[in-house]
Amino acid sequence: MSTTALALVAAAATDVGRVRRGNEDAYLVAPPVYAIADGMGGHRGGAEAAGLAMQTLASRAPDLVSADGEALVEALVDANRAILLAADEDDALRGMATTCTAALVRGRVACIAHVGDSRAYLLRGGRLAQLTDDHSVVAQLVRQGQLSPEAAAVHPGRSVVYRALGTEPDVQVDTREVVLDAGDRLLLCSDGLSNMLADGEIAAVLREVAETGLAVEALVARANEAGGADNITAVLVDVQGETQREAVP
Ligand SMILES: [Mn+2]
Repeated sequence: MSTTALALVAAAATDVGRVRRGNEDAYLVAPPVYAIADGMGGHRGGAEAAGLAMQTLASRAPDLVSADGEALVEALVDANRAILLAADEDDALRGMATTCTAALVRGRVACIAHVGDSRAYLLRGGRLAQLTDDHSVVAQLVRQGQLSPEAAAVHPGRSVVYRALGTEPDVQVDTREVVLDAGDRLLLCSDGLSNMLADGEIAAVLREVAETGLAVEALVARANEAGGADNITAVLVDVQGETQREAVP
């Protein structure tokens, strides 16, 4: 008897962009966990919140090897608690918060856990699908049919989120599962990428640049060419096919 597992190759890139002075994005590549965070809250708060979220997930990564999506949600809930505690102990960090979009890939299944307006996308067969709903006021108005996607894309308040880690003791985490196929590309990114590039432009880069590391670099470069109005971060997980291995009897 043999089992099959998908071979994964991951790469990440982050850049301050062309406008901001500091980078408050953070990312994690710690198989089986991949994540990104976009911190907010002046001074050093934003970077601290994003970093705390990624550190919390990193510390859970070894346990998540044999866990399910519920354990990933628990890790985000722990990160929320850690951010609130740190903000409570240091006036300079008060009000800090962060988005967090995380993927736990076990076997063929990717569990996505998500809070905020960072995004997970899946490129399959050359077509890009957004896997997460933005927890932004503007995106909610689009979902309710009160604002067009075109108006939302240029709305001055589009980065205002109604859900984040670090704002409330109880945090509601969105989850979803995707069964992966060979050739899939799973992208996690901050709004500094998705606000600068339309989905079609992101898809074009992912179709054109095959190598994982070059693809994330190309995405960041394109977002900078488009203005780089915010910090830009991308984590790309490529599903490169199946590896055969004998099961241990
Ligand atoms: Mn951002």
